[in-house]
Amino acid sequence: MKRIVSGIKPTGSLTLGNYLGAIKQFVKLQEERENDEFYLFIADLHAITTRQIPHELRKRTLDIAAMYIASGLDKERTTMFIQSEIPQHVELGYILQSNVYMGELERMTQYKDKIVKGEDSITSSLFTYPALMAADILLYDADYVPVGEDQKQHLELSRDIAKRFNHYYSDFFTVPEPIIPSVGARIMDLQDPTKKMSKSADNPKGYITMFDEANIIKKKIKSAKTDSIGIINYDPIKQPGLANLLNIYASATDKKVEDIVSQYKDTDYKTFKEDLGQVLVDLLTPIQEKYQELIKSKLLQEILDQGRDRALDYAFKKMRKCKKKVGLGRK
Ligand code: ATP
Ligand code: LTN
Repeated sequence: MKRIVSGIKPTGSLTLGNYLGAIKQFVKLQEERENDEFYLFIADLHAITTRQIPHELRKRTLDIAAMYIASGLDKERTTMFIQSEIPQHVELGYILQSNVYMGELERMTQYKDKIVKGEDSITSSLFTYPALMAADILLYDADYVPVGEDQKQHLELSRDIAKRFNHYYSDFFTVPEPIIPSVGARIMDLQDPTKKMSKSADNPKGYITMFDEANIIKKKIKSAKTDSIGIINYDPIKQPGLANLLNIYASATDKKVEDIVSQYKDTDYKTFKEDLGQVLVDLLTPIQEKYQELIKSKLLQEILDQGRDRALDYAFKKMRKCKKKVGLGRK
């Protein structure tokens, strides 16, 4: 039995990027790996590394939980919980901060990007974020961590931290492996295909949220930036906008990009975009309907209560051993 762990920050409305890059993969893994255990959390502590409005943060936290279940996650086989309800994440995060170097944190591109953008209010927790992320993973002895491409570097650092700890204190943490999907790992912004689709982007035309209504989804796809070449072909360098749309289509339908290219090669961008809009509406509408049933339900609260209790049980035991190893406290 292997344990699979992942998290999502409740920083904005979930995007199609989060769905194709993370949620869908998680659901798929669960279907494929019948004997494995799945831990999934909503990373609210990570969210507050940048300013959040309290009532919105709380709402989004529940939204993500409901969306996960609505997307087909098996609630019986998933330990789903809210990160801040398990205090051991912070406790281990601190210990791991003491096992990671400033130079390593300075090399993290997610952090560097914010510096380059000239953001002035960079908090110290944004800087130490990868240590908390390592704690999220190592606390549960995760074997696998399914994430999008952007998290690869953080995961490498989590592995380094685990190995360093194990080397100094003797074997203790499982060294986790990332699982990055071959298609859909990096969905790009619809208006600027050089940037990843992000829920905290400024221009809402650049992303599709999982809550967007059918006409909005179709409109956003229709106005997605393409090129003047006008031929349906997969060329991420010369036709980055179209390549992104082809990737979205492939990931949403589980088809191969080549097959989609041959299906549409004698048509035009307009036809392709109309079909893609419909594909996404067909994909998201049933999820949105299930979300509506769940969001106000007692069931969602029960799932989160049960998840918290199970996660707490594991985390408490692991931390007790961890503190002993490090020499903290009396016994
Ligand atoms: P932000 O956009 O605010 O930086 P985020 O969406 O990248 O946030 P998370 O919510 O924590 O951050 O991401 C959850 C998961 O979704 C991660 O596994 C991440 O790799 C994946 N993900 C996020 N954006 C994309 C994208 N554009 N394409 C594919 N996967 C993505
Ligand atoms: N850092 C991730 C979210 C995240 C995560 C995790 C993902 C926090 N803790 C543990 C996988 C495992 C992000 O910004 N997307």
